[in-house]
Amino acid sequence: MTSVSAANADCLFCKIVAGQLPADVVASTERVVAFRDIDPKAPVHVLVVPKEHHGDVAVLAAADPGLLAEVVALADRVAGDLADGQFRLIFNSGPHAGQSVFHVHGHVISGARLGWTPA
Ligand code: D5M
Repeated sequence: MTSVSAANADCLFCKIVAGQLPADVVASTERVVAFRDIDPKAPVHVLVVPKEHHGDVAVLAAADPGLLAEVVALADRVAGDLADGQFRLIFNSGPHAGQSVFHVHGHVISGARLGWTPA
């Protein structure tokens, strides 16, 4: 697990949440925002991000399980709005798992019949 803080001045996704960097926002709630991934791996590839900074999904689950549930609910809504409602939700956790932005985000992958080749 990585660290927790309310906001992180060096965090790319905190800057998107604050409106300091542009993003293609597709949905939002009071505490969660969803925007298209800049390097999509599927017809629908959206990142669902709590506005509060938490380093990874385990940190978020420990700190605020209700907020994690809100992330999952917005992922479901995005998949229903942009595709057929079926989706894969991926949380890369740690560099060896492919995490490159250390502000928790769920990858909503949808819009196609998906293969299964995670490694
Ligand atoms: O996922 C981090 C993801 O964030 C990766 O798929 C690219 C995406 N990304 C990086 N910068 C941006 C901006 N500016 N907008 C939208 N998407 C972005 P990880 O699981 O940490 O590797």
